[in-house]
Amino acid sequence: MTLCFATNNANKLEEISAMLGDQFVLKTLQDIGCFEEIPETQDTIPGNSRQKAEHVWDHYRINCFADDSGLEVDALDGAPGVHSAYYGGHPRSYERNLNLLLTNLNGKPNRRARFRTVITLVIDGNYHSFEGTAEGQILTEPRGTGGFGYDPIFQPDGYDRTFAEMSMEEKSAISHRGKAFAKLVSFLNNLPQS
Ligand code: ITT
Repeated sequence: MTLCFATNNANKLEEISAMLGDQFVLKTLQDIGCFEEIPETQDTIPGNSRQKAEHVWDHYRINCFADDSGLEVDALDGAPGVHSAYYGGHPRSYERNLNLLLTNLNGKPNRRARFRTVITLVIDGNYHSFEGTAEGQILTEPRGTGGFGYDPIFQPDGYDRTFAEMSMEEKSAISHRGKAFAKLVSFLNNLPQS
């Protein structure tokens, strides 16, 4: 089955590509000739996930999926959440995002947070949604050089390492994106053969 992954985030693409089985051929937005900016104007993660997938289906009529993700920090009432990509302002900077989050959490004892991913899959015009979360806590200083985004300050429950101190395979086995994508794969594997 051929699927387009509607993302401009090279890190997401790398993680999902590494999880793909042989039964899928993954196309990028560039592969299908989609070079315009895909609107992301909704105020929820599920809303943005659907909007990105809908754009590709409506304009290119190819089976596809989109991933919208965010980091929800309890002591900040769920921020940065849907605004995770541009938390530190425009243009986007992972370093600025992460530093602003640490500053805003300064002195706050509650460090509980979770990553959330919602993947929207469009197959022949039918929409399906898959969610994954990873619970953990925000450290006071970055640790590790792997991963991307907020990974150096997020330590998942049950581990003494951040996502940035794990291999991509280790991260994907327990991550928000890994869990959501596993649900998508299981759904596709259980579709009746046409
Ligand atoms: P696309 O919309 O093109 O897929 P994006 O980077 O804009 O890419 P999002 O809107 O989902 O994607 O932004 C989520 C932001 O949250 C992302 O830019 C990172 O800063 C952060 N993020 C998402 N997944 C993450 C992960 O697995 N580890 C660390 N940070 C992550």
